[in-house]
Amino acid sequence: DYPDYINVGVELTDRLVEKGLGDHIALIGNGRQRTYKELTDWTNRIAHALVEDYGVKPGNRILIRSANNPAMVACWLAATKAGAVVVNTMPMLRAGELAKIVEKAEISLALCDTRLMDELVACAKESTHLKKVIGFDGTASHDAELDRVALSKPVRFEAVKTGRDDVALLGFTSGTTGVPKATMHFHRDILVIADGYAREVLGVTPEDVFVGSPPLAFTFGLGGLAVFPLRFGAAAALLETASPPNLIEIIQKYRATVCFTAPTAYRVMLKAMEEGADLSSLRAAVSAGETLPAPVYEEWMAKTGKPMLDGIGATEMLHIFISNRFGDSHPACTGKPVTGYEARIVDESGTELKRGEVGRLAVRGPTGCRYLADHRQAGYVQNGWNITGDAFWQDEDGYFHFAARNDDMIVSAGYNIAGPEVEAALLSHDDVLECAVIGAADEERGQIVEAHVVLAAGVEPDAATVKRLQDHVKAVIAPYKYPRRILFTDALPKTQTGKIQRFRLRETS
Ligand code: 3SK
Repeated sequence: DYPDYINVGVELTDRLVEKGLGDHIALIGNGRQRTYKELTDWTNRIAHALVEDYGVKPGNRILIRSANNPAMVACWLAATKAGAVVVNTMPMLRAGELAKIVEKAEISLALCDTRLMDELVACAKESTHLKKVIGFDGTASHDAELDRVALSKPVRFEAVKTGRDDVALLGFTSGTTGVPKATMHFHRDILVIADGYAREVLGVTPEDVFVGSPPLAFTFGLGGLAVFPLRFGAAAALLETASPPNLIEIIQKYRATVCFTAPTAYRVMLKAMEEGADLSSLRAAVSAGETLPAPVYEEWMAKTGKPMLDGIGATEMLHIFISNRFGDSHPACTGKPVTGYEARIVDESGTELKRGEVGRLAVRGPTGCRYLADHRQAGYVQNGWNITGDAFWQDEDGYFHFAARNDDMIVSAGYNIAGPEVEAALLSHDDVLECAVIGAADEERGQIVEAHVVLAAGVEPDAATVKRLQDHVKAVIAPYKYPRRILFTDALPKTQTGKIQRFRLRETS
């Protein structure tokens, strides 16, 4: 039960000060540590600036572009206090990708780390919506415009009285087609994921220190690295370099207790442990975003004596809705629904299947899919159930097990990559006549992006062409999406109607 009016920006800052945690460390990063009192004052100052200097009104949508750092969190919370609807975006996105988000969400104002301005300014030049990009600099030099303006503002701010079911956040997901969808989440939803998963599964306390690698722009990261610690007065170390092997150093330096990352990073940590890395401070290792291979789970258990907590979430559902628990966790098993959620396995018509049968995973609960103006809503929510697109089965004891993913989505080292988007990037190069992109199994990254390419006449199928095409993809879309393997072929397998048969490429890869 939540009150009728909640502002999640207040709930994650001022409320902790009221509870006596004002002197407790909230965020570490940008070269310093900030207490809950400092974070509260900081967000209030920025909120004043947004309302008084930039004319932000309740319901306005604001895009934030930054790497994971405290300044990004402060901007998010400040914009939320001002009643805005926030769209957090990944630092790697290029102008073209940002443009799709800006146009879809009709964004007129953006807050951007000054180190990342170029692509957003390029996007603004072409946009009919985006009018103003304000720079902020989390390094506390106060040279950036937003920092300078905010510094002169009072530390008290009367937050907008938002309803619990007012939209607070738009989480973008590219889906399988590469055409981005925006998922709307209420102020209440953001508290629900903390009061459900983080309280029930993780048992977060103010003594916890959170670290991890997922971007805050991905709701997995926003929950795991901002909402969960801040809801319970814990600390989060938000370091831009928080991917392996740096993640290990960060865990050791801050004696981190909770880690959010993907199996690829845990593999690196397991190797580092053999070379003496001390990860004994960790009490919870959360794995999601890609399937956790049983050997990684088992080796972690053997080396730490603690289970790795595998779970499944979705941007549509905001966060994890099925998870293993301490004391009830198993290899090659995703666990049971988080309190408040129900899950079942259904066939194409929505009929529930028997235990042991593989089908579509359907879920319902306190959060759910609400796409912004998107015809795909009717496909995702059917008869009140969210149909996730993942194939699962449920065993006799009620545990859920992963079977397969929606075919066109590639999951590489925790990143969801839409094959068609990579294809479009490759096809924009003159050397490419045709191509098909699939996910190929990879020991290190779970899957890698593999492109099958038919070259234009006269182009040499050599290493220089591979490099040229990879560089091109990195320049057109976020670099993490580039095809790590490119195979040249004379023709792609096709149906009689001319549709590329990607499944045949998957069979042989
Ligand atoms: O795996 C995902 O796609 C996900 C998305 C949002 C929140 C949490 C997770 C694991």
